[in-house]
Amino acid sequence: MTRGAPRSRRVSAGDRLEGTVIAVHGRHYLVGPDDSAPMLQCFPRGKKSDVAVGDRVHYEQSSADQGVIVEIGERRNLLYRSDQFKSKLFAANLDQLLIVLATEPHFNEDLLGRALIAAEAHGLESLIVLNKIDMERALPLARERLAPYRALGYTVIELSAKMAPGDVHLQLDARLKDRSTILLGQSGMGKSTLVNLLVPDADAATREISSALNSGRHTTTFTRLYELPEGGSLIDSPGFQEFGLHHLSEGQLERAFANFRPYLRQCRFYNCHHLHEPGCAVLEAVEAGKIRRERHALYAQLVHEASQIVR
Ligand SMILES: Nc1nc2c(ncn2[C@@H]2O[C@H](COP(=O)(O)OP(=O)(O)O)[C@@H](O)[C@H]2O)c(=O)[nH]1
Ligand SMILES: [Mg+2]
Ligand SMILES: [Zn+2]
Repeated sequence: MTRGAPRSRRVSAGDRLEGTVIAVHGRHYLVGPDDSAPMLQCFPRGKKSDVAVGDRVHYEQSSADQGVIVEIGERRNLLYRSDQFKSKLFAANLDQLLIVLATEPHFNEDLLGRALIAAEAHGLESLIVLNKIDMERALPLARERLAPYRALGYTVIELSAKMAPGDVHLQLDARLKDRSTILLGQSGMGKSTLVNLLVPDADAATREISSALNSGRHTTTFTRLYELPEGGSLIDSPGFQEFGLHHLSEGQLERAFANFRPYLRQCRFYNCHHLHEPGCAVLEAVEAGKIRRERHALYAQLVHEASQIVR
């Protein structure tokens, strides 16, 4: 649903209003009020800007076209990535992660692995979409690369957003309804094509958001939330190259690798790191072919990153 053109509304300065953060661009936040009043550009109080799209906020109107966020409501979860020095917020209050991959260009499996671990660690469900299945020559390899993820229990939905748009609705509408879903994917995978199918007025909404944020041309450089016609919301984020998870502790990491769980209690040492320890049940499962080597390598890499964080 696009929010209507600005309508007049009587708000006295200092009134406390409630809404949801619809878009973020730098320190500019666009807040959609709970009633059907127009969106308002807001700034966080103070210097720190740790507000995310999807956050419930209390805010006050400070002038005709600006507001101040005075409080962030309690979050169910917050998805973010981090490197050694800083973190970058994706969104808050999510139900699921929809990872968009394509047969072509070749998708980056490291990013896929990291996105799935981030979702597990933050308590979100994951759905994997393989788009562009009309590119028949590239399809068998893409399927082969995704087979291990299906074997881990992840749902892989095959689509052709361009050639079979009707299937997109058949396969996704019910899974998105009344839930908050964030789309993640490298550029070129078909995210915008999917958003435009799922959110019929996405272009208009995007224009409205970018003009309200005064970000004009930068239409895809900010994270934004769309309301779905049947209920629920879809959050689109700019493409990214790195998905650092330096903030996850070793304990969070070992539990986020779902297929490690049956082995975690069976290691010889209770504080086993599952890296080189003798009698490690996880390493034995790798040797026995029950856990893929690539999966364990990702675990080892993430543990290494977690140890690098500058706190
Ligand atoms: N062959 C094919 N091309 C697609 C499909 N979906 C999207 N594309 C094309 O892939 C390119 C990238 O799509 P876009 O939605 O902009 O990807 P984004 O960068 O992830 O937002 C565009 O040229 C689309 O027309 C599909 O299902 N099949
Ligand atoms: Mg795009
Ligand atoms: Zn172990």
